Amino acid sequence: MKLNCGKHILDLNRPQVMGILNTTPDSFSDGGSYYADGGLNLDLVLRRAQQIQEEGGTIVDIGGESTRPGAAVVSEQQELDRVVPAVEAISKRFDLVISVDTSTPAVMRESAAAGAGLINDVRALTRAGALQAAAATGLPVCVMHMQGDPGTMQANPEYADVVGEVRAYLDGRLAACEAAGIPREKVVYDPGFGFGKNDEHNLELLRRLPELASPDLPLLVGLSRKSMIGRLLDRSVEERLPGSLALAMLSAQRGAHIIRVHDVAATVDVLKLQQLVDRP
Ligand code: 7PJ
Repeated sequence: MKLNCGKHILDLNRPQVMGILNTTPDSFSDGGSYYADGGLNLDLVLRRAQQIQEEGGTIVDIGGESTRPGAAVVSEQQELDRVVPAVEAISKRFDLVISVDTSTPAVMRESAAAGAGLINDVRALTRAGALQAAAATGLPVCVMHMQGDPGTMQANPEYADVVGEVRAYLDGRLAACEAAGIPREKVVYDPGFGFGKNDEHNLELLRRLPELASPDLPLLVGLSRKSMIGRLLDRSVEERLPGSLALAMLSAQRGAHIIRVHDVAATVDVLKLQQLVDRP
């Protein structure tokens, strides 16, 4: 399977590693160093992109809105200021697919114009104008499942059948994409680990990940350093690398095509060994 990301074509016959670059001042695991005192530190942004590329990542995911519970609401202009200059700077200098983690139509449009190759929306293009904006870019889109909204989603998530409900939601978003002119071959599915899910829900989704996969639809998973690992292993954010690597490998074994992580080098090593064993 291939994913056409504008300038780049991603070969999804092997799992690809997406490195996280959060340009929020309040990101939970990398401290908000890229955006502080009201400005984006482009030197640090470029160093992070270089690191992702050198470590074997093929995608950088740039996000300017924190979706953790209780995070400050970001205005459209703030999000543009945190994301677009980073997209522009990285796109000029690095051979990475640039993914923008955004739900905001203007950020989709301006990022695409600045060289982005993928739109990653944790709200699955449900904001007013998002489907139309994403369609106009011609870029592939990752649609993620979330129950509720970031402020309250972890209060009491409930499902009768978590895998069935996530699958039905994503199928519905695929239909909405197609109706808006985004063809099926440009849609990526993501179960949205930790977005309105308790630990049992997350574990069930991972266990049954193959049920979310269609032969022609790529699957993206994000489990890196997430709080489920903290709870299940009693580990602080800084202590979650082994757990993150285990979940990256379990995801790849269950058919994930894109793995979104903080720790690129370590994940690339793990996936190389997984591929050597499972896909000789
Ligand atoms: C995800 C994401 C995820 C996709 C975040 C965090 C929270 N985008 N953005 N999937 N998570 N597609 O990294 O802990 O799981 S932000």
